[in-house]
Amino acid sequence: MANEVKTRKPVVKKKFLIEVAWETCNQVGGIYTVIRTKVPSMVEKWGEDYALLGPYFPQTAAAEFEALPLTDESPIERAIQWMRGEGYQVYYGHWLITGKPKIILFDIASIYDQVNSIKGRIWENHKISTLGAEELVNQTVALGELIRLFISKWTQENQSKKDLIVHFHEWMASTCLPDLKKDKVKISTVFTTHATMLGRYLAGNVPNFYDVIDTFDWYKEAVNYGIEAQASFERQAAQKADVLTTVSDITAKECQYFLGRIPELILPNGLNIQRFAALHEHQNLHSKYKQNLSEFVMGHFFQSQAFDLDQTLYLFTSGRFEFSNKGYDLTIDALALLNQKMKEAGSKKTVVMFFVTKQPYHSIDPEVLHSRAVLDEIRENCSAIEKEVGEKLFLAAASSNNLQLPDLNNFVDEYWRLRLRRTVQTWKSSSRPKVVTHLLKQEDDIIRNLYRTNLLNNADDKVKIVYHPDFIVSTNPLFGLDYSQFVRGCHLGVFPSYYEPWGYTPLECMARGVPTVTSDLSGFGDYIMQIMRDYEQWGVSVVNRKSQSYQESVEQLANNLFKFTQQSQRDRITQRNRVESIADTFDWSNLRSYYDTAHELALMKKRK
Ligand code: G6P
Ligand code: 1S3
Repeated sequence: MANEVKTRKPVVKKKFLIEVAWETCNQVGGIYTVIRTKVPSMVEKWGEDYALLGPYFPQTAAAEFEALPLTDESPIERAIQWMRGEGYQVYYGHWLITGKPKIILFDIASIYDQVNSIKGRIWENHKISTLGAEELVNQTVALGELIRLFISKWTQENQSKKDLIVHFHEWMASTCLPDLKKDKVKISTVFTTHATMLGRYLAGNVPNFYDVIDTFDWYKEAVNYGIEAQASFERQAAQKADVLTTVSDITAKECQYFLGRIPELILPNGLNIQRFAALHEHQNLHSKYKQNLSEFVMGHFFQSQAFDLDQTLYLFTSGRFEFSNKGYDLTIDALALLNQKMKEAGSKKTVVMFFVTKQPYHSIDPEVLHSRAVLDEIRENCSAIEKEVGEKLFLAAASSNNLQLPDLNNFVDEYWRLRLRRTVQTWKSSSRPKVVTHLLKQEDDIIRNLYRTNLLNNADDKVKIVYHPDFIVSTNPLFGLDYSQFVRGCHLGVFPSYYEPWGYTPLECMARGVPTVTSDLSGFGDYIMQIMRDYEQWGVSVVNRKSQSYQESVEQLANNLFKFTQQSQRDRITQRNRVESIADTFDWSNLRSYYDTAHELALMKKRK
């Protein structure tokens, strides 16, 4: 009998992936975008073996969460059942976003009375001091404990012995990581930091931060800025996870110096890029939403200064209010120089620059609202006149025997004539259009620097300013657009950041076919320079902030903007098509593989 060679099938162990983030179903900033946009791609790979964990906040949950009944079949459900039995509030269901993943949300309130003893245990075990820390630290400690209990129970219930990978995003989700490690809970862990606490503070306060990044004593600086607890949690999570990752090479340097570990992997951020089926649909949308911006601009500026809207370009910057980190300082200085260049060159163009960020304010400035409302009234008057003239002209034409056009003036009723004249008269004013749309609670760095550079909407200025100190939502009465539509209506996004681990804003422009300016100190800018030689050809311009002085960067940006104002409409249309066509590079279907590698690596490290 011939020797039978028995071939054994390799045992493919099933795996389960959990991602934990403070921003699961809870929008605060950029991490929400990472998690949310990545879901369809994650669900495609992991199917039912995927879940997200986060905090439960009733208001957001009401809009984005749909509860599921427990069937008691899976380890997850049994773990939830057990926690509920112990008196903790745990919500299980679907996150109502594209991909509809399973999520488990933990109500921090149900464990809050134990926070002090948990903090005491953390101090005992890991020497992380949380004394006098801000309220957010208490909340993250409470969330961490609920997550620790849940994951520990899950592994006990894991009878099918699936490999469990837990991916923690940022320190707020990772306060339990040191304890999970200490307890030898059977999981593989990845920790991704999307910025470092110290980097954020030091970059905003220390000149030439990047030149001296290797000289700081992390602990001393953490105490100095009052972030000892946050920086300690971040450092311990980074050191204790099986795999440490971050979003860019730039932040990897911060990990090395502030967290004491070089990340194994860089995970660039993507978007869920939904291309429009009809070619050039994005061009039509640009035209449509630009019209909304033009109406706002008419209402805001034409009261005292009218300019040619066909020769007007809409530029914008947006992000949280970190004045120098986000490069608002550089942007203002470059705009002042651009204003001067356009005047000297006798440019026919006008640039309207929108600053969109969030600052405390009392209300929208009533004068700005009023002007907008009066413009609407003028439009209504004109429509009434148009209708009246149209009907009378039709009648006159039908009943007339000669082919001479009658005098249209005769068709306008005296009432409407007067009403229109009065409305326009009361609207026109000699005062300078405001630079800020809201009544700010106090003067801030944007206002101070606009005054310093005299960018105050003077009549002869080529560069006009609209500072909108609130994020844009569709209920906003000034633009009537949501943020995505606002971006589409603009011609260029300007984001020359000084501190930006990744930076979604330029990518969000590209996805909508809008050219953009970024910087080589932002993760996104650094990444695009690595993967694309001719990025300028594709509508992405990168300001050199690494090796130039501040003033040289100002001049570079001003020159870029000036060049942009000299483009023809045909150039702009072509550029929009080009930038939109490369946006797919940043679709998660192309970038998920970096996450896959991180998860495989974590499993390998565990098995060793
Ligand atoms: C899109 C539209 C065109 C419009 C153009 C305006 O391409 O399809 O109909 O003329 O936008 O471009 P602009 O850069 O001047 O806003
Ligand atoms: C962070 O959010 P931020 O605006 O505080 O994470 C984002 C997602 O990774 C990243 O894009 C951004 O640069 C970081 O700063």
